Parts: sequence; structure tokens; C-alpha cells
Amino acid sequence: MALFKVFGANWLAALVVLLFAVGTVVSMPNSLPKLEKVPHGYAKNWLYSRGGKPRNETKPVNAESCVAPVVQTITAPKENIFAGLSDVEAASVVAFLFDQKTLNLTTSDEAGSWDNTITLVELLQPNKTAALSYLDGNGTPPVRYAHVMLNCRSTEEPYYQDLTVGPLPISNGTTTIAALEYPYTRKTEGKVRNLDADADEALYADWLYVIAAEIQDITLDWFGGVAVGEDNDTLSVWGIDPLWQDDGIIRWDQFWNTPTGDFDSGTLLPTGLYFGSNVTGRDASQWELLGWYYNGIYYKTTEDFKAAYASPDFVKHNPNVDGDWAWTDHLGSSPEQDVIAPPVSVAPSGSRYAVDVPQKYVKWMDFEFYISFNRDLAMQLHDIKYKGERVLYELGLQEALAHYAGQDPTQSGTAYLDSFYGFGPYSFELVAGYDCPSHATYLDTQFYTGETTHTHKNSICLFEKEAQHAMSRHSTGSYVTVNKNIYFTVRNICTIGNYDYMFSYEFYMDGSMKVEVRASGYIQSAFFANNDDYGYQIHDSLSGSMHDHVLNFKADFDVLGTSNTLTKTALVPTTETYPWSMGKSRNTMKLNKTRVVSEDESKLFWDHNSQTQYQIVNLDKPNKYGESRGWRISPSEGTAHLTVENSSNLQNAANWAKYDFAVTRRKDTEPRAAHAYNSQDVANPPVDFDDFFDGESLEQEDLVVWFNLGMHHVPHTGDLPNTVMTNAHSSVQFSPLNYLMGDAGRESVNMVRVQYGEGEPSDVVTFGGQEPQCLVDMATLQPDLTTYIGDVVIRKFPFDPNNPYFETGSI
Ligand SMILES: *[C@@H]1O[C@H](CO)[C@@H](O)[C@H](O)[C@H]1NC(C)=O
Ligand SMILES: *[C@@H]1O[C@H](CO)[C@@H](O)[C@H](O)[C@H]1NC(C)=O
Ligand SMILES: *[C@@H]1O[C@H](CO)[C@@H](O)[C@H](O)[C@H]1NC(C)=O
Ligand SMILES: *[C@@H]1O[C@H](CO)[C@@H](O)[C@H](O)[C@H]1NC(C)=O
Ligand SMILES: *[C@@H]1O[C@H](CO)[C@@H](O)[C@H](O)[C@H]1NC(C)=O
Ligand SMILES: *[C@@H]1O[C@H](CO)[C@@H](O)[C@H](O)[C@H]1NC(C)=O
Ligand SMILES: *[C@@H]1O[C@H](CO)[C@@H](O)[C@H](O)[C@H]1NC(C)=O
Ligand SMILES: *[C@@H]1O[C@H](CO)[C@@H](O)[C@H](O)[C@H]1NC(C)=O
Ligand SMILES: [Cu+2]
Repeated sequence: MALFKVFGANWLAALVVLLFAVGTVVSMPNSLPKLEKVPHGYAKNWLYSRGGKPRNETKPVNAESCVAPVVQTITAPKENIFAGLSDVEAASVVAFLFDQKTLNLTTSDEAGSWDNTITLVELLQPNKTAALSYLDGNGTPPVRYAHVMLNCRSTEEPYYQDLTVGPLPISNGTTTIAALEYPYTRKTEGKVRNLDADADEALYADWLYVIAAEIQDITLDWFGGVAVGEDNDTLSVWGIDPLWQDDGIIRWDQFWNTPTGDFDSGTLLPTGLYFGSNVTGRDASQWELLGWYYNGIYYKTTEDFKAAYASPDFVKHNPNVDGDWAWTDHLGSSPEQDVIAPPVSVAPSGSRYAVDVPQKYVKWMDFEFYISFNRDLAMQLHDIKYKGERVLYELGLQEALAHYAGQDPTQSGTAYLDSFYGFGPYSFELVAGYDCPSHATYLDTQFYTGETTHTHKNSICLFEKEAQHAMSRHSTGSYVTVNKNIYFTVRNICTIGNYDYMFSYEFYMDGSMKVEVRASGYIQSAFFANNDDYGYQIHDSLSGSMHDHVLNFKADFDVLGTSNTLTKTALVPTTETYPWSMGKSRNTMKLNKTRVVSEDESKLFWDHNSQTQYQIVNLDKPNKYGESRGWRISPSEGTAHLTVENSSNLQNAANWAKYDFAVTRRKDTEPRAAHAYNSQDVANPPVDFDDFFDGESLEQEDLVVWFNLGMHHVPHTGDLPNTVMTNAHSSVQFSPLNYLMGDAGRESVNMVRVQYGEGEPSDVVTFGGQEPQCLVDMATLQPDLTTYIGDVVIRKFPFDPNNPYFETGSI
């Protein structure tokens, strides 16, 4: 344990050490006593001049340690009606479902691919009207319903079934089960076909391994391994998602080398050998091999391919082979000073925010909100208020797409819609001191799977941090003013297979908010041969397969009520003649202020040169100058929509990805831009986003902004072994527009004005903020990562709340 003294007799020495060791929260004391001065124009009770007060040079050295990072607690003003089902509620719904003999359910542990199972039991989010009457009035909490998903596979035509069970708590007589249909644009009684029902059994055992075994002499000779379903296989076979659906159900798979070390490098090890299969229907004996593909040549049969391989002119490239180039541990010589302990962040007074941990309610400065968590999308924010007024009823991820392209059928056929896998199951524990500062507050989250509830420990973090730039500043010949930029972040990270997405919601003292995504993890790569038009060659036989990431978010704005309008302020070049311009025309620019009046014109793109500004305002709530108060929405760090037009892979399954952002009238029947199983029926998906647009007026209506973050990812050598978050990022910002009468950042006392001394010691004017006066215990800043523990699981059927166990699932 190393204690650094921040203030005291030798404060200067400590300060120097701290600047290297800690890097934040130390304010520079003034060394010389000076006269107090109240500058012209300021009320005296606003400020005091620290410059005039002699600092006690011999502060006691036994100053107390800085406050440990224990969060302040608070009681949420209302119950968190978005949070999720309790363990008891989930268990009672599961028991109720198993009581319904007509559902013909088998427990997940015992189920094979021809049994019906429960895949989801979670809270059905309340309708907004019911929620608002509770949040804003004296109403009771909305009646609770469970959202249930069944995987009905005891049939030739397997399907997923969306159901509601409620009202809760379960009671004979009042609780009913009904098909859930209203939140989806497609009205098929909550049924979506399941294309992958046989994925875990027949697909591998009866199909892929059988084909792979037919050429095992070739793969052994060429790649040094086989894929036959034995534990000692050193090749794996996997391929496209979604499956092709326009002429039966078609898949393409590739042979991949498997990692030889402890690292998850499998997606970097393609061999370039592919085969296509027609897997229409559930009877593997009816499935058909469509052909083989290697190095630009298509072979219709296995015999054709074997014959070609045996011929002397067959061109054989080396496969990609695992090695330290693909492993993520430290590699290479470190730069000279790199081993010296780097700066870390300290919260000397503990948390300056308060959390109702059981209710997942958070209050930081003038912002407050509730957090929920679900299987499809993980963390969502609700009822975000600023200065006591709701700004957003709901803010959260809707879907994430990674659309690849390539000369080969697997890259060309890949367009992952990640909520199919679910973000919730993969929102793993955060690494304190790395993913979030060690002084952050960590919250647990829960999701349902296979008659259990899994708890991800410490999977959401909350923290305050000082930005690397000031909020505002100004210098003159006689003074300089600077405001600190202390901001608040709510973060989670989801690792969907090879890829890690970090979601951050940031809140700032000027009232602005930012939604940010950063990506890391292993790229899905392509075999290099013939792939120049789709990527760079990044290793011996590897191409960094090009792909678009597009992530859709819902922002349900309520600006001073639910009657809102989308306004557009375009900067336009113009030629004007003015009364004073002496009859000459002047080339200049001006504003064109208009409204987006209906859903016929609300599928939108950010303008070139950022020349058009969009904002959600309330036309009925002008400020005292007659300007409508509102929130501007702007891309902050680069965004992306899908480059592919009318994607063959996606058809209608991700129409939200076509635009930068779109605005619709909010409806209980359109709660989400996508459905987790849109990939199962891409031509006619359960939610087709384009069906939200039916020409309705958007003037003074309850509006939702559906905006996309994203990156056009063309991986290069710097993406090996993992993509770096400094490059792979995107964000959108919401900032108050004519909303307040000035910059709210000015309300913070964390600012200073230094009045030049002109040869004399300067006056340092401060405003009442506390100075950190404590000893930093560096040991508390080094989290004990041996406590990193993985998921805690509780059985729901039979309900066994007292015997939790540890188990972390992965794809
Ligand atoms: C300054 O420190 C000295 C020595 O610890 C103490 O006697 C004195 O009271 C302190 N003065 C003030 C103003 O705190
Ligand atoms: C119920 O499911 C089983 C498989 O778990 C299946 O064999 C049986 O035919 C199903 N019964 C009905 C009535 O669908
Ligand atoms: C929520 O709204 C939908 C669509 O209007 C409606 O069908 C449903 O019954 C509502 N749910 C409740 C619990 O009122
Ligand atoms: C509902 O009724 C069934 C059959 O009468 C009974 O077995 C079950 O325990 C009851 N459930 C509840 C929650 O009362
Ligand atoms: C893999 O294991 C099987 C038995 O399970 C054995 O027959 C085979 O020789 C092994 N293959 C290799 C490459 O070791
Ligand atoms: C796949 O099989 C189905 C069912 O036999 C058939 O309708 C479809 O045309 C086939 N597709 C291709 C590409 O062979
Ligand atoms: C102002 O914008 C509207 C709507 O985009 C457009 O129709 C109009 O032509 C623009 N006017 C000018 C002067 O640019
Ligand atoms: C999209 O592509 C499909 C298949 O090529 C075609 O049938 C359809 O008309 C296209 N749709 C649009 C809007 O271009
Ligand atoms: Cu990427």
C-alpha cells in the first residue's frame, strides 16, 4: 500500500509525484498570500478569493484517506416499472407455462431438437400511456405482463412463438396466455419460422461432418487436420447467417483452422475451401450438396473437386495457421517508459452521484433516469430527466448489423443481426480499472435462459470522469477563465462471438448527452485469394474482410411534454442585395428554417458538410424570445448507414439500416425497429421498419428518433490481433437548443478565473468547490481482479433460489 500525500507541508513534492502517478483531481494551491479582490460585476456572495487566504503551510500529515468508492444511495421517486421480472415472478410464469399441457413443453435440459422449449421469459414493457400516468400522476404502476418466447420444434415446420402471460402475479381465473402480435408489423399471431431448429443435432452429425469426412484425406494432406466431429478435430466448419431464403434454404460453409493456443483466434483462420448445401426441410436425408468453391473455381460435385485436387495443375494456397500474431497478450518490445505506472483517475470524495441499486435508478447532478436490461438488447435507459423535466422517455439499442461482402460465398452471405443471439446473454462482467475506472459503481444484470436466470455480476458501470478538455474557457490580457468538463457515463460491453461492442451513454454539465459505440475483439476475416476488391491482405493468406457495422437506437424524445416537432435549420449559400449594399449583390449564406411535417419525408441522412441541423422542439413552449425550446441531434464522431442497397442477404430484415436516422410518430404498436428473429424470414420479417412510415403528421406529435451509429470497417494490419477502439467508434450527441437561457455548465463551481498578476502573484478566483484534501491510497486503485467471477445462475424450474451456481455461457 503506497500512500501519497496530496496536501501538506511538502505539497509541492507530492503534487509532482501525483501528476505522474495520479493525473487528476489535484488543484494547484496558491503559494503566496494576496489581497482579496471582488471583481467588478460580480455579487460578492457568489465567490470568495482563495488567493487572499494564507494557506497553512504545515497541514497535519495525518490527513484522512480519500473516500473509498462506495456509492451514495437514494430512493427512486417511483418504482422502476421497466426493470424486469423478479425471480419469483419468472419462476411462477415458467411453472404456469409447464402447467399448460397444450403447449407440450419439455425442459431445456431434456430437450432435443424435436421438443418444444421456453427460450425467453421476461417483462413485457408497459405501454407508454399507462407508464406516464404512473410516473407523472398518482396512478398505480401499470399492470405487469410477461413476454414469453417458445421454440416450437415438435413439428415439421418449426417456429418461434411470441406470447404474453398476465396479468401478474399469476392467478387462476385472471391470468391468461395470448399470442403477442401487436408490437410487430407482420400479423401472424406471434409466429416466426425457425430456420435453425436442427442446428445443434442433424446439421452437424448428419450433414456437415459427413461431407467434411468425405474429403478428410484431402484436408489431412492439405490443412493437416479433419472436421469429423471428434474431440481432436483441428478444423471446424461454419458459415453464413442469415441462411439464404429465396430458393429453399441454402447455406454456405467454410473449413476453418481451430486455435492452437488459449486465444479465441478462430475467426482469423479461414482455409478458403467452401461448400454449399440445400438444407430445405428438416429431413437431412433430403438435403443436397450444391457444390464446392476454391480459389475462384466452382465444382458441382465432390468427385469433381477431388479430381481437380488430384490433378497436377490444382493451385493450392496455404491455409491460415494460428500463432502469436493472432494472440492478444503483450507482444514485442515495449516503448522505453511504458513500464512506469501510468496516470489513473481518482474520486477523492467518493461518488458525487446516487443510485437506488435495487431499482436501478440513477441521479447525477441535474440528470436522473432508470435502467432496464433485456435478453435481446441488454441495457436500456428510461425516463431520462434533466432539471426535473423529462427529455427522453426511452433511449436504447434496437439492433446491430454487421454486413460483410467478399468474393467468396461465406463473406458475401454474412449479415449478422446480433439480437438473434441477444446482447443480454453476452453483456459480461466489466474489468475494473480497464473497462471503467476502479472508482466506478458496478451494477449486476439478469437475463433468462433455459429455465434459469443468469446474473452477470458487475456488468454495468457508472462513473464520473474529467474529460481531457475543458468545458469552456476564455483568455484576455487581464484574466483567463476555464470550466472543468466533468461528465458522467453509464456503460456496458457485449461480446457477441468474435466482436466486442462497448455502449456508453454520457451526460455533461451543459445538458448535452452522447450515445457512443466502440468496437473491439476479433475481426471475421476472409481468405485472401481473389479478395482484393473486398479487403486488404493483412497476413500470409488473410484478407481483412470489408463490412459495415450499423447499430440502430431508439430515442423517444419528450421535450416539455409529448407534443414535439422535428425542425430543420439548413445553412444555404445565397446571393442577396441589402438596402446598404449600394445596389450590388453579395454572395453569402443564410438559414433556411423548415419543419419535417410528415412521415413521407422523415427518412433522413446527415447533410454533406454538416450543413443541415436537426432538432426536436416543442413549438408550444417557446422561450422568452419566441424561439422553440428543444434538443439538437447531431452526429458526433462519424456515423454510418448500410452501403449495400437492397441487400440480397437482408431483404426487408433491416430496413432501418438504410438511413442515417428516421423519425416516426410514437406508437405502442411500434416499440422496436426490429425483432430478434427478423433473420428467420428476411423477405417478410416480423418487424419491417419501413412499415412504420404511413404518411402521418409529425407536427406537435409524440416523436421517436431512430438513429444509426456505425462504421465502415475495412480492417488493416492494425486490426490484428484485435480491432482497436480508437479507430472503431461512432456517436451521436443531443444538446439543449434554446432550451435554457444560457450555458448550464456555468452552474458548476468547478471553474476558475485567474486575474493576471502582472509581475505580482495572480488572483485566483474560485467559487466554493471543495478541494480534495486526502491521501490517495494507491492500493485501492488497483482492483483485485481475482474476484472476477462470471455469471451466477439460479434455477427457475424447479425454482431453486437458494442454490446459485457459477456458469458463463458463450457462443
Ligand atoms: C496551522 O498549522 C499549525 C501547526 O499545525 C497550527 O498550530 C495552526 O493552528 C494552523 N493554523 C490554521 C489557521 O489552521
Ligand atoms: C409433443 O412433443 C413431443 C416431443 O417432445 C412430440 O413427440 C409429440 O408429438 C407432441 N405432441 C403433440 C400433441 O404435438
Ligand atoms: C398496449 O398497447 C397495445 C396496442 O395498442 C394493446 O394491444 C395492448 O392491449 C396494450 N397493453 C395493455 C396491457 O394495455
Ligand atoms: C390453478 O389451478 C390448478 C388446477 O386447479 C392448480 O393445480 C394450481 O395450483 C392453481 N394455481 C394457482 C397459482 O392458484
Ligand atoms: C482422433 O481421435 C480418434 C479416436 O477418437 C483417432 O482414431 C484419431 O486417430 C485421432 N486423430 C488424430 C489426428 O490424432
Ligand atoms: C432446394 O431444395 C428445395 C426443396 O427441394 C427446392 O425447392 C429448391 O429449389 C432448392 N434450391 C436450390 C438452389 O437447389
Ligand atoms: C428551404 O428548405 C425547403 C425544405 O427543404 C426547400 O423546399 C426550399 O427550397 C428551401 N429554400 C431555400 C431558399 O433553400
Ligand atoms: C431488391 O432486389 C430484389 C431481388 O433482386 C428485387 O426483386 C426487388 O425488386 C429489389 N427491390 C428494390 C426496392 O429495388
Ligand atoms: Cu468490424
